[in-house]
Amino acid sequence: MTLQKNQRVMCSNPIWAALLSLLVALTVFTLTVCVSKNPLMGASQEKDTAVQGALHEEPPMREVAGLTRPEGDKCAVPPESRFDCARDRALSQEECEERGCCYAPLTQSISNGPPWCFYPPSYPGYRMGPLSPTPRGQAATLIRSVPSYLPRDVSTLRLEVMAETERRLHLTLKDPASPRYEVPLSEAQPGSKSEIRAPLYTIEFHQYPFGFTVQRRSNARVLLNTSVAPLLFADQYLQLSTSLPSGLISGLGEHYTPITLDLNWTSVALWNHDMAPQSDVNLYGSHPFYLVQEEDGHAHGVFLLNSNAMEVVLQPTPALSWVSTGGVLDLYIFLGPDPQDVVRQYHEVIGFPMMPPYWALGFHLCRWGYTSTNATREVVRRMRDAGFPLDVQWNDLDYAESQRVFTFDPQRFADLPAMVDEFHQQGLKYILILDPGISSTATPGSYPPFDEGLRRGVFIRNSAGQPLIGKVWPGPTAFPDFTNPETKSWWEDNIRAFHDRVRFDGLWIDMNEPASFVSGSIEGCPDTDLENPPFVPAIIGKRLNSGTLCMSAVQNLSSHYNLHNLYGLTEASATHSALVKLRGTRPFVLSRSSYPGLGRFSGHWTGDVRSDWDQLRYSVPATLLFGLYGVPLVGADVCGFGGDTTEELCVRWTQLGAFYPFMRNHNDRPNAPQEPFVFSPQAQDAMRAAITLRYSLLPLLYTLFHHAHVSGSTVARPLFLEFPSDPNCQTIDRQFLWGNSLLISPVLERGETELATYLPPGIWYSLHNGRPYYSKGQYLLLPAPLDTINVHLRGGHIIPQQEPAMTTAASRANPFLLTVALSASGGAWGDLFWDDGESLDTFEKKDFSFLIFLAGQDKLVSKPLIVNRALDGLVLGGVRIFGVPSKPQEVQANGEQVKDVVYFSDTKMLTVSSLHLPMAEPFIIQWIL
Ligand code: MIG
Repeated sequence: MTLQKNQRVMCSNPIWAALLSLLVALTVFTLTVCVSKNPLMGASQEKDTAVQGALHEEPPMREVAGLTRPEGDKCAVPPESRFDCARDRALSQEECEERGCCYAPLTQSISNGPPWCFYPPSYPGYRMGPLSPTPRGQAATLIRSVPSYLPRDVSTLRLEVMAETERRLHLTLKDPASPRYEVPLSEAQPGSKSEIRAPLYTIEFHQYPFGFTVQRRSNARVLLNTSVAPLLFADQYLQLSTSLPSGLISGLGEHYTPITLDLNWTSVALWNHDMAPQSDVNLYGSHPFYLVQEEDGHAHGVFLLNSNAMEVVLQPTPALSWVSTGGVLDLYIFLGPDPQDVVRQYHEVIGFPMMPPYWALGFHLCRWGYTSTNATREVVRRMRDAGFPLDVQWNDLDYAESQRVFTFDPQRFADLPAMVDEFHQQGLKYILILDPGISSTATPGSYPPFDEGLRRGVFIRNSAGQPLIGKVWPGPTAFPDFTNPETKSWWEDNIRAFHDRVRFDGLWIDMNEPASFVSGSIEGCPDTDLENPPFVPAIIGKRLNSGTLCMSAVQNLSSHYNLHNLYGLTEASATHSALVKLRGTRPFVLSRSSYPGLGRFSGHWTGDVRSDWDQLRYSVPATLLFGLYGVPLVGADVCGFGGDTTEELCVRWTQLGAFYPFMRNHNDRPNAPQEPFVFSPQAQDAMRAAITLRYSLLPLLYTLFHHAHVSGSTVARPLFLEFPSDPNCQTIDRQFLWGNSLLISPVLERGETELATYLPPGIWYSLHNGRPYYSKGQYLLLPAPLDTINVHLRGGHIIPQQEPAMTTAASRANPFLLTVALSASGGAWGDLFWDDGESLDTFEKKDFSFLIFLAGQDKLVSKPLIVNRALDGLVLGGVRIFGVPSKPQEVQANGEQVKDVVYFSDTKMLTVSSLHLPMAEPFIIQWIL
């Protein structure tokens, strides 16, 4: 794994960088499986191993008997370090003190400040027994002699500590007496036990009250210290607090936030909910993962593998508390040391993202309200007539008969199959929406999805054992239980039968939180502990079943209480595998709801964003965060979904959207139209330029997806991931990168035509004209007229491009172009991953091409390292070289003079066109200075 660490250093040397890329491409499996020796096992013999399970025995201390009021200075805890003892409910002073907690009202309101009722430092907790070796690490028993104040407290816990790799530590706390629900996660790479030589961490345990500390070995920085507040573990309330080494924390989505979270007594709830993006509420997905920038370029990450309703509390100390309503505590700690390493290590556990089909990266057009095939054809025609690239046309619920999925309207969409065939002939793809709710009120015998579903027992059941009925678009509906294998095959059968009629190319799975217009079910829910847990996180609607199913609903794997957050993930998995089976090509699935691991099956859009500037601005961190969550194929609805857009907003949104990894313009029914062709000629020009620019960059984007797929890197990348030791980058989320080289600086404010643009240290060239900017790491005020988006290419990098066309089917056949941005010392490198764009597992089956490009002061060479048939007939048509100091006397391609050469002395850009060099063969282009 040291390979990764060296990457940054080595990238300055093109040869090493090239070799490294090759290694990355060819040896991904060794990168992803970190073989390891178990340091926990060796701890007793080897004194200097990291995880010695060092026990800190307190000086003999009288166990606090019972829960009595703490006395005197025991309560002298500074407000910012107080941990809430009344998180489950508001307590009077008396009730607080009955819990053995300190009560000290502050003038500030209790809702967003330090708690008034808080734990004294020596609050009774679990006592840890001796550590003993296990096959995977070490284990100990934790016992609490005084029960906590929570109902159904678990007094005995089993702690397991597993040093899985040198950079990944795994701790679990479970009830040894009776098995509890655990998230089924099949992807984690356990790491073998042979090779942990130099772990980046040490862990120490505190025996009473139980806690542990994880330190970064290199600098002894404490990354986690759970002794700051008591561990609580009851049937429906689990709590673990930790200190944080810095306040720069990202993650814990899905929320409407900047890229780093506010630590001023914020609490974020994780509970999948159909909720238009807005501040302070739980949205469609749950990602119990955070990354902390440690302020010196290092970073670590923590993943709590738990799917129950959760609240995560942040306080300024800085510190964090996980509070979950069930499951077990299953904690992964990723040591980085770089933030990009943290992301990779996290993705090793949750699974690397799928490789999208190439066409998925093109422009998508959708709206709710294309009410017939003719209306749908009409927008496609107008897009063509106006000269806008378009790869994928969509239909929303409009197509379905009575809004029932797996049907199409016999009047308005009678010729849907023919329409889809026409689109295919034009080189387009077609996607339609698929909601999970299955109408339960069709005449028996008339709607096989329900009839068959009933017969095969695929639906989630209520506590009486009958299919639970909620309400969605078609009216009363049953909900498939995707944790049931039978449901997966029934789902596949329905998708197949429908696909036999309508040759759609991908599926859009909406409403899969799952959303319901009645809370619980049409019959309500029983009054049980699952419906009314002792603690409900601060979620929208206040009740767990608000806008979704009863918590007591029964699924194959467990209760909906435990599985709710996995609904979209399990549906995405079932949909993905159905598409693999029936189409045999790379599936496209777009899911609204998400949970760790979604990216293996699906992309994501950020839901019902409003057409306003604030939503435009927050779509940047939303997109970047989903990259951290392993769902790189993500974007917001371009021009906004809710409300009427304006021309200026839609232009700016299209410019930004051209750099969302997933770009779809989508609109709600009642709103003014917002397809690119409805705007003024000037606005259309600006939009066309943005979409065309995207198409010209698709070879780069595709290559970035390849790297994400094989090595867990990010596509749309926050600046701090690429420049971790530049303090200016820590919180930047109005600009972002594609990979490590392309800096995108969109206008996000109305009326703005100049943009304060941060350029990290180095040379950055305008992608549009090659103009260089030499930055010491500073903000520059750049022109940002309405007709362009600022994009800069980082010195030292080469990006593959292709002449754009109206579809990716066409652009993929066009000549390639290379844009070379020379570094100060005159070097640059880049790469290209290429395959047929749609076959399954081309990387795994070695059916791809991989090229590297290297530039020196006066030449550019291409080295095709792996070549397959996908490159047949493809040529390099031209190059642009940024940073050529003077006009060359001559330019040669493979030793022959090239005539079509222009040198721009003001920007120092050299362009070479009319080339015709086969991409499958090595080539050299020289400019003789
Ligand atoms: O209750 O299918 O977020 O993109 O257009 C609304 C209709 C249901 C919500 C999705 C939106 C979609 C809409 N859906």
